[in-house]
Formats: sequence, structure tokens, C-alpha cells
Amino acid sequence: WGTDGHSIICKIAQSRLSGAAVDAVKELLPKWAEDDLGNSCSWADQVKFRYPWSSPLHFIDTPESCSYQYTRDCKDEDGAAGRCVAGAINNYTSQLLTYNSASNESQYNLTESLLFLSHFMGDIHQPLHVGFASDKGGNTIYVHWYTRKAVLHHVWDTNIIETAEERFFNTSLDSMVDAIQQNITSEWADQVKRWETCNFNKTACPDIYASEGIKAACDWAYKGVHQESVLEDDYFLSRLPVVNRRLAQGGVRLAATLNRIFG
Ligand code: DCM
Ligand code: DCM
Ligand code: DCM
Ligand code: ZN
Ligand code: ZN
Repeated sequence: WGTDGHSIICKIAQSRLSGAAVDAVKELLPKWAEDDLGNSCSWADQVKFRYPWSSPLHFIDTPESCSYQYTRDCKDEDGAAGRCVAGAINNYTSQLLTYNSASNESQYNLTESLLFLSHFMGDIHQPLHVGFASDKGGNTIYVHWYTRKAVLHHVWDTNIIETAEERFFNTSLDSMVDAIQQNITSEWADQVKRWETCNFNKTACPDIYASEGIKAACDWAYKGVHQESVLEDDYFLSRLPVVNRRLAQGGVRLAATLNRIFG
């Protein structure tokens, strides 16, 4: 996602944190974040150059089978195991679990662990961040977003959200967040418990989110799109509900994960 997608997810998450998680997040966030996850979730994109090892941690590349398997797919271009967004979520979750046990003498920089986890929980919910290796998650599919040139990946990171903000929310990000929050308490209310649940007593469940992601990529992002496709109202209006739901799931699950981590 672009900055707006990450901001929406982290604003939703901030509003759902338990008391213990609010306190831990306050202690861990850097000063510039002003005690609010909503301000901090694009940090991981800003450090890609400073931390080049972190670039492959933003996505998963799958073969063209519309399915995901951790052992097969969660590796970087050199084949290093676990170096994908699902592995990163597991890794930073286990780092943050030392927050309570290690009386803050953790060997990790838990501020960075929180900033990475909050960003990657968002990215794993962007369908094309669990996309095909062959087209780099839609980065080599050249399309037109209405009259402008774009790549399909960027349409899903940014254009659908920005067009919705302009057309339906008077360019207000907060109004779009409010609309998604409304859906979480009405239309999606029965599903939210299931979104939050991690089976087998696990703290984080990135493999579930990645499996949903590649299915959404096949069913909605890639579907009907080819090189030089013109994407306009038909595509925008049918895909926006998918984007809204993935943003909601990302926010709900980030909060649920942080609530499990910080007790
Ligand atoms: N940063 C940010 N928003 C701010 C201030 C800083 O996203 N208001 C980012 C820029 C740096 C990173 O945080 O890439 C680390 O900041 P610092 O220089 O404070 O360690
Ligand atoms: N990592 C790190 N510093 C490095 C290299 C990696 O903090 N110099 C983190 C980012 C990855 C995690 O370690 O999420 C996985 O590393 P490994 O490949 O050792 O499992
Ligand atoms: N990306 C992806 N899958 C890939 C390569 C990149 O999802 N195989 C994502 C990471 C960035 C965006 O696409 O969000 C652009 O990547 P880059 O800056 O590496 O071109
Ligand atoms: Zn992206
Ligand atoms: Zn990212």
C-alpha cells in the first residue's frame, strides 16, 4: 500500500488496542509518532534504502497457481528461507514477545520491531503483495487508470484508494476511515471474530492472510486485466469493496496481534 493505505490500517488498529497494548505502543513508538500508530506505519517504506535487507520483506512471490505455501514461497530472490512478508511478521512478532519477559533489556530494537510489524501486517493484506513472481506482483503489467498510465501494482497500492477518497469522501482520509469503521461494526460484524482468531494458540497468523491474498489477487486484481488494459469505473467500482475489506482486515488483525503480544 501507499501512505494512505498504511495510515488507514493503522488508524483502525490504534482504535482497537487494549489498555496494555496502548501503553506498550506509547512506550515503544518514536517521539515523532505522537503516541499514535496511525502516524508511523509508512516508516518501513522510508528505510528501504538505509536497510536494503528489508526490501524483500514487503511481499511474497508465488508461482502462477493462485495458492500460497510458506515453505515453497516465503523466500527472497536468492532463496533465503523466511525472507518474505509472512516470515517478517513471524519474526517481528516473536521479537515483540520479549517486551514483557525481558524487562525491557531485550536484545532487539523493539521500536523498529513495532514499526516493521505494523507496516508488514498492512502489506500482507494488499492482494498484489502476494502476487505472481512472473510479473513481480503486477509491477510489470502496464495499464491505464482512467486516462493516466500506471502499473497494476500501483493501482492497488494507491489509485483505488485515492480515487475513492476524491469521489466519495471529499478527499478526506479520516472520512474514509470512518466509513470502514462503520462497516466493521455493521456489515462485517459477524466476521470480525473470525478475522481476529489465530488457531493453535498462535500469536500471529500470516499464512492465513497470504492465502487469502493470492486468491483475491487472482479473483479480483489480475482478473480481466492484460497489458494496456484501460481500467475505469467498471474495475474501480467492483474492486473498491475488496480494497475496503482488506484494509479493514489489516487493521483488525494488527490490533488483535498487538493485543495478544502485549497481553
Ligand atoms: N520519520 C517519519 N515521520 C517523522 C519523522 C521521521 O516518518 N515525522 C521517519 C524518517 C526516518 C525515520 O523516521 O526515515 C527515522 O527517524 P529518526 O531520524 O528520528 O530516527
Ligand atoms: N534482520 C535484521 N538485520 C539484518 C538482517 C535481517 O534485523 N541485518 C531481520 C529482518 C528479517 C529477519 O531479521 O525480518 C530475518 O532474518 P533471517 O534471514 O536471519 O531470519
Ligand atoms: N513488490 C511486490 N512484489 C515484487 C516486487 C515488488 O509486491 N515481486 C512491491 C514492493 C513495492 C512495489 O511492489 O511496494 C514496488 O516495488 P519496487 O520499488 O521494488 O519496484
Ligand atoms: Zn506495493
Ligand atoms: Zn511495504
